[in-house]
Amino acid sequence: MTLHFRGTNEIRADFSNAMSVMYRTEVPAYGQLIDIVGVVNDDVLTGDHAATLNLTPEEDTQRITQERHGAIRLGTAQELAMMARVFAVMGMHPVGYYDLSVASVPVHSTAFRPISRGDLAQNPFRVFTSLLRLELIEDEELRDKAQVALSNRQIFTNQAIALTIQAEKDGGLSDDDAVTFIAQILETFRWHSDACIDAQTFDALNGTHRLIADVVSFRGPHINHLTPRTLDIDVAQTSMIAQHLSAKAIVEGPPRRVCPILLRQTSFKALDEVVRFPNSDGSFSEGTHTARFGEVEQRGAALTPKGRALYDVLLAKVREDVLPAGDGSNAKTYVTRLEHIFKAFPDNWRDMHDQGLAYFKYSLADATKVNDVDAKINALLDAGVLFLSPVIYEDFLPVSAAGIFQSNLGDETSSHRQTASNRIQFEAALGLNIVDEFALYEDIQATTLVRCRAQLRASRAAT
Ligand code: OOG
Ligand code: NI
Repeated sequence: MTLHFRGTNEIRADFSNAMSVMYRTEVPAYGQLIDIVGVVNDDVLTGDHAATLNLTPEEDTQRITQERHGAIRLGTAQELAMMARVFAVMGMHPVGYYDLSVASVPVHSTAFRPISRGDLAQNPFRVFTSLLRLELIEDEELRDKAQVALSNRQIFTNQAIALTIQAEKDGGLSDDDAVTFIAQILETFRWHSDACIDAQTFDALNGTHRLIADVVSFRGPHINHLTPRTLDIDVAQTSMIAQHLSAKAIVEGPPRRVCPILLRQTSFKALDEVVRFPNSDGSFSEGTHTARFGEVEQRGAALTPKGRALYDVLLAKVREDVLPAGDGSNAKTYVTRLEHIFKAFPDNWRDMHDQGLAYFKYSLADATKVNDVDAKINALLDAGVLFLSPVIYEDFLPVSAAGIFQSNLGDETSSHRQTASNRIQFEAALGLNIVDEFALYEDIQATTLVRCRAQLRASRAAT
C-alpha cells in the first residue's frame, strides 16, 4: 500500500480557512471586514487601475480572496519550539526577526510563512509569532507569578502533539489525520475565557504592561487578530467607517501610491472579552480584557535593502515633523506631510527597478522583439522584450515607527548590538535558524531572469 499524504499547502489552506471561520464567530466585525474587502478587491481587479499594478495574472490575483495573516504571543521557549514544529507540518517556516523591545514592547518575534514562490501562490497564510521576554518585567514577585502561571499551562492538546510527532516521523499526514490535526491546533488558537490567574495578579500584570497580562493570564495564545488583504486600503477604510467599524484615522506605512510598496495597514478595536478569574475559595469573579482587534492591509512591492533604507529615512523625516495623534486630530497634516516627503521615492515600476529599490519578477512580453539575447536587462525592458511585475512583500513592519524613534534619539548603534544578541536568544528558543527575507526575494527575482534568458535562447534556436 502506498501512503497518501495531504500536501502541506493544502493543510495550510485548510487551517487558514478554519481559522477564518472560527474568528468570524468569535469577532463578528471580522466577518464584516471580510465582506468589505471582497467587494473592494473585485472592484479593483475589474477596474481601470488594475493594469498599473503589474500583477502576475493568476499567481498574484487568485490568492487574494483567501489571503490573511494572524498574530499570536507565546509565553515560553518551549511553546515557541513546539509551535515551530506545528507550523512546519503546514509548510510554514520562520522568516525575519523583529525586536519589539525597541518599541517598549517586551517581546521579540518572527513570521511563520511559506517560503517558495509556488507555495506562496498556493496560499500565503502567515502568522506573526511573538515570544514574551519575562526578564523585562522588573518587579521580581510579579515576574515569578508570571513564570509559575506559564509553567503550569500546556497550550497544545495531547492529540495535536501526537499528530505533529507522527507527521515528522512519517513525512506527512493522511487526509483524515490532517482534518484531526487542524481541529486540534484550532484549540490552541481559540479564545478561552477562563483565566488561569486571579483578578489581582491580572490587574498587576496589566499595570506593568497590557501585553504581559494578555500572554500570561490565559490557557492559550488566542489569535489576537486575523487580517485580510485588500487591493485598496483607502477605499476599504472608507467603507469600514461607513459601516461603523472604528477604523483608525491614519493608515500606517507608506502613502497611497500608483505603485504600492511594502505594507499599509489600519486596525480597529474589535471587542471587550468577558473573562472569569478564579478566586482562592473556588468561586469566580468576572472581568473584561481587550484581547482581540481587527486589521486590514494592502501589500505592495518588496523593497531591496537600498529601497528599505530610503523608506526608513523618509518615514523618519515625516515623523520628525509630525507624529500622528491617537485621536486622529492631525491626520490631515500627517498625510499631507507623508505624501510630500515620499515624492522622493520613485512611483513607477521602471524607475524603482532601475534604481534597485524593489524586487521584480521578469517575464517574457514579446520574444520576437529581441535582437540580442544576451543584452543587458534594461535594453530588453526598453525593447519591450521583458515585462516587470513587483515581487509582493510577504513580511511585516511592526516597529518601523519605533525604530525611527530610537534613531532620532541617537541611540542606533547600541540598539543594533542588542538586537543581534536577542536574535541569537530567539533562535535558540525556536530551535531553528530564521530565514532572511531579503535572500528569499532576491532568489525569486534571480530565478525569473534565468528563466527568461533560457526562454529567449530557446526561441532563437527555434527560428
Ligand atoms: C502582532 C503585531 C504585528 C502586524 O500586522 O504588524 C502584526 C501582535 O500584536 O501580536 O500583526
Ligand atoms: Ni497584524
